[in-house]
Amino acid sequence: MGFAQVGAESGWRTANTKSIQDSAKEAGVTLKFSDAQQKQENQIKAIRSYIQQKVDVIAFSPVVESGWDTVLNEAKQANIPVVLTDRAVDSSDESLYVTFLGSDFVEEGKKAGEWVAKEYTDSSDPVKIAQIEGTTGSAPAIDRAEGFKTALAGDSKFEVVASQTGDFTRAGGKQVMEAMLKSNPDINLVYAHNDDMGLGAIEAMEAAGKVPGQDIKIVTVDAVKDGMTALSEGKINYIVECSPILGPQLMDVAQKVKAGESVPKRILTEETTFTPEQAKEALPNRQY
Ligand code: GZL
Repeated sequence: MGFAQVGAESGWRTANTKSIQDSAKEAGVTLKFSDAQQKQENQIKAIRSYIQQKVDVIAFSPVVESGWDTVLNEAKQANIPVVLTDRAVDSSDESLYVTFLGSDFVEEGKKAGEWVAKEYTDSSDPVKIAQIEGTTGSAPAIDRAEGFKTALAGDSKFEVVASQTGDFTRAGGKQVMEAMLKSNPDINLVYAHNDDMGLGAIEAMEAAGKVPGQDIKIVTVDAVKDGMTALSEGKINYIVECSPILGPQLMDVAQKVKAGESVPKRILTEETTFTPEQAKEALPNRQY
């Protein structure tokens, strides 16, 4: 298997890489692995090298949704099946990949928005929201924003007063939050598309003398260990889980594909949500 990973931008990505590498060992799959440092051109280069090496299966997590048809057609011409994991592509030609294994990011955004709606259900005051987006053009950033907006569309007291990308990194979240606090000092809530940017936002809030989780509420997505720790301490108020443990299912799919067996076009990962209490209970046994 040739795997073209996005990068090492977040705790989620680190856990995802570990899951893939450990599962390959476990399954006896020879894994060629590349880290694209979040650059699409590096992922395309890696996929081309796997085609040259005539691997049995190519798998990758597209850093952004668009711009894959050319290289995926090259894999198709070389009769090498492609498995999408974690993130999707926006290609209309579904013959370019065998299956997409990953979360429903729109649903994740909806779960975050539904929690916000419930949190402020008894308030008639305006709720000013700052959104810290994931990587521009990526499926999780596009879909988590869409799901969140849909969940809050019914109530005009919710207003997203600022929305900017932090590129899924802790440093990015901190920089964006610093700027947002200057331009919108009366923010009530932050919705960060992943824990790492939420953790960066916490650093910025504390530097500005704000109490995260109280002066400004925070809802994030992922549920990695550092995020769950902040949740258990009340610095984050709610986390929607996005499981990075895709390795076992990926190896199972790859072996089926190699054996010529059919696999579903879409394989959804199971995930849940966490309150501070639930985080305290879950933390001791978390794999990541
Ligand atoms: C989601 C994944 C996202 C995570 C981020 O499946 O693509 O990328 O939510 C990661 O933490 O950087």
